[in-house]
Amino acid sequence: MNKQLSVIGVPMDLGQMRRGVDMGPSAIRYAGMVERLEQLKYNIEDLGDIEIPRPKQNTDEKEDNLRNLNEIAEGSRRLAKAVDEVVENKRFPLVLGGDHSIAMGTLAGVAKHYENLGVIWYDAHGDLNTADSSPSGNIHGMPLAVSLGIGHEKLTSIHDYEPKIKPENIVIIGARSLDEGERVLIEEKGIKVYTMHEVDRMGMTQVVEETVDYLKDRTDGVHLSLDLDGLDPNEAPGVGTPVMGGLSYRESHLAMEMLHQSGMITSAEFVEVNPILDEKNKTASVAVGLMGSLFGESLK
Ligand code: EXY
Ligand code: MN
Ligand code: MN
Ligand code: MN
Repeated sequence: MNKQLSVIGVPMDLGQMRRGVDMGPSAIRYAGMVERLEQLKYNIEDLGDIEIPRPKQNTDEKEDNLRNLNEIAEGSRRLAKAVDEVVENKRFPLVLGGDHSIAMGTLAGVAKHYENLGVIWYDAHGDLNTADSSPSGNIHGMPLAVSLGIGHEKLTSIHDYEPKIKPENIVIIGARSLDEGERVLIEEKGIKVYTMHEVDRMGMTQVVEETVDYLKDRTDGVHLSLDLDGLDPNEAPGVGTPVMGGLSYRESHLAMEMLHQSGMITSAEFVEVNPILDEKNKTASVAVGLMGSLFGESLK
């Protein structure tokens, strides 16, 4: 694994309705991220936070079922630029959210550097909605579709190229809340999904083994996009869209260790930590614990 890490915070809360997720990057840093990774002998450069535009009142975007479209597009462009530079400098981008809409910017910055970027989407949700299929108009439910080139042109064109990724290079793990339009897209595009049903039946060991096997020959880099709501809300309560019946901390810890052993992860983001909804920074601590495993903690 690349031992040179660059951390980028993204205080974005415009992709959904619950304020507070913009404080996610601070909460994760406060939970001891840098110290934890320094112990593992990583060289860490914290680039601070991307500036996110404040929304104007009474924009007409809501009519398009895309809340805060322009501000999110602008924030994503800034993030893409910063991430692009990190990869250009041969460092590993570690991005802290913020709501999951930031993945559009992260992927835009990373995918430019790969022919076939793989994506592991660890999430209760598919984040495959478009303005037409979205029940909420919240853009944090759309970033995976946007990265496939499906959605509003202001979003799909971020960083001036599209699509960022290919459907056959995606693996979703932990899904248990998929909207009808997302199911159709998954079927149509042949996206690989391990729902909670499959995790329960197969166990996390087999899920990750299959994921690694599936991605290793077809990709030249793999981005991990970890939404804390993939975990069960009992263990990760500080998220805006909790869904019962999620992945346990232990399953997630194991998944991170196995991904570390695979050596295939080339960039990562941890999103949706909302300290206002949290219990004593528990969810941020879970995020930092998972980072420890992803970056090799138990293998010292
Ligand atoms: N599928 C629902 C929607 O599009 O509104 C909920 C999306 C939640 C997205 C979270 C962050 O992963
Ligand atoms: Mn998500
Ligand atoms: Mn989610
Ligand atoms: Mn372990």
